[in-house]
Amino acid sequence: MIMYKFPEDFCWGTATAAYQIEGAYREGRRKPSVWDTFSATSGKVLNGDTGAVACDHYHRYKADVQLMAQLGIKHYRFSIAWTRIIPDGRGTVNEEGIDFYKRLVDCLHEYGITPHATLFHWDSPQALEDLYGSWQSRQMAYDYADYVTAVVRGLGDRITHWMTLNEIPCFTHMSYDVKHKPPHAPGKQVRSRKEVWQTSHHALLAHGLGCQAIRAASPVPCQVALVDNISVTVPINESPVNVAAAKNAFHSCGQNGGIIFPALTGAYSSTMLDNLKKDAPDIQPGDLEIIHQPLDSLGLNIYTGTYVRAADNELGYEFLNFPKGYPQMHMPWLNILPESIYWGIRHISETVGRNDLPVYITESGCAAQDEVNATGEVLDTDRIMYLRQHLKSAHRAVSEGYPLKGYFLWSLMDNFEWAWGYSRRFGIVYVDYETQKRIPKASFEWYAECIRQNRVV
Ligand code: PNW
Repeated sequence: MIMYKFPEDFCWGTATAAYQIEGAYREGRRKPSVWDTFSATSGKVLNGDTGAVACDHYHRYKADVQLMAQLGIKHYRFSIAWTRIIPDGRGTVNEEGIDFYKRLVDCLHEYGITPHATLFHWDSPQALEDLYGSWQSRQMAYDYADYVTAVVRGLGDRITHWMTLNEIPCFTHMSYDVKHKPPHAPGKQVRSRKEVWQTSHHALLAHGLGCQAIRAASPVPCQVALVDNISVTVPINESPVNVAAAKNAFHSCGQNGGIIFPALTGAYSSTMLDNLKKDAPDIQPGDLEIIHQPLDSLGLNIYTGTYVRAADNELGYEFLNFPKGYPQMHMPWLNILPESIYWGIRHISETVGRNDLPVYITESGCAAQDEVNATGEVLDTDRIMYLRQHLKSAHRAVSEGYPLKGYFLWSLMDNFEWAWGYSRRFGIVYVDYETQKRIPKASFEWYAECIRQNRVV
């Protein structure tokens, strides 16, 4: 394969999430999620920003879909807000909520864009946080499954690509263990590490029950996936010992052994359990069978990674710290390590996946310090360089036969970046939050050209 050509059926897309773009937080009978409450609490989100208006996508979705068409994507990943569909978290289904997503999805279809819907992207109903501490309770998994059934009953004739949960660690570990900086909503400190792991175990259970609910409610054959932000181990160089070290380190990096391992293999990694000891979550009989559902594909969100090398210690590997001054994009965690795309896909395939389980990069992108220049353009060359390196890394995975089927760039447009508010811009479309004007950045034109030519340009 010369000049980084992708297979003809490669899926090019972009991704967004409901709370980050929709706004209209009190419209259509929507009720608050934990992010509404959290961001309205002083000191929780930078500059006191909230998602109350965000990109006003709820009202401007048509113009936004037109931008997608202009970009040339055939696939769009977005999320559905639980609090629009079942405002109280459980109980009555709100048809107005279903109707909004019908309008959005019909508009996507009009432009030949396939919708990929994430059923949960961190916006837990505040009512359930108040009732039983949301993910602290097992009940959350069952209420989630009922919510999923309502969505698939309402939209299953229009949407066939479903993703259950986005990035379990980000709404469990980062939300109930505020030692993570900055914390995510609801921003609680539970009493022990065990209780933290209990929240992610409940989320895994929700994933499993959600898969079953989708398949039971869908009127047509559909595709079901989990989206995880695996922690990627990258060998410091590709000598066989370092490659083996990176592969061995994969299960004990970040939360991998306790999230993606049980979801794909039906068991927490034994090293993980050994490390956790008394902090391991309580697992009821049958839980792992529910969690271990057959999946049609796996979504990976990859932004960065960690270098690993072989070491003369008990483990045989060690994680390396980034040296002071290592290049980063506009986020303290966003160390530029493009090989992480390739290694993430390869480790999954070699450790927990099967080589026939299709993989999608469901998020890849970066924040940059974008500015509108005197002629009204945003020349984000740094983002283009970041994306180009990461797409080359994706191409390497494809060219070596790993089952990578598509790439969703995060994000279509600048949006509410959680605890960082609007101070961090990840879009390839600039959003002026005063006027809601959209300005496609230079990276938008570059990505459009990649899509047109089906290659990394
Ligand atoms: C993802 N980290 O979150 C989310 O899915 C998006 O909603 C978000 O806007 C995007 O990445 C950019 O941050 C992450 O600390 C949050 O490594 C935190 C981390 C990674 C991804």
